[in-house]
Amino acid sequence: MSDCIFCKIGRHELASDIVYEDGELVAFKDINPVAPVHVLLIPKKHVSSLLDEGAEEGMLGRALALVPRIARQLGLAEKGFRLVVNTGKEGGQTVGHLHFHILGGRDMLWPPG
Ligand code: D5M
Repeated sequence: MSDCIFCKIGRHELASDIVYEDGELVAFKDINPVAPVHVLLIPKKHVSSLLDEGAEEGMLGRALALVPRIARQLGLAEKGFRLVVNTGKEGGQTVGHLHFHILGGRDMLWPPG
């Protein structure tokens, strides 16, 4: 998807504050943080959401396994963090490229809004 903003971030065509990158996945600071630490982890390949058939289990497993590593790197291991994957309209997804929100640095509320 040539016009997808997260694809552009993955291709380094759009500036972002990258905190982790490998050949398949990239994590960068959210432009509109809702917590003191707010990072998005995405596949570089365009996958529209968790409901996309392209959201294959190997990539999902590697992304999930990466989360604690990134959380430690961001200083979130001691107090914990929240992982959110907004999916579809009622799930609150606004960017149509799969992303994992890693949120930390404050007490999280439950239930979420
Ligand atoms: O979350 C989409 C998230 O994407 C939202 O928290 C803002 C963030 N966003 C949008 N554009 C950018 C850029 N260019 N850099 C960094 N972060 C960005 P959702 O779950 O879809 O509501």
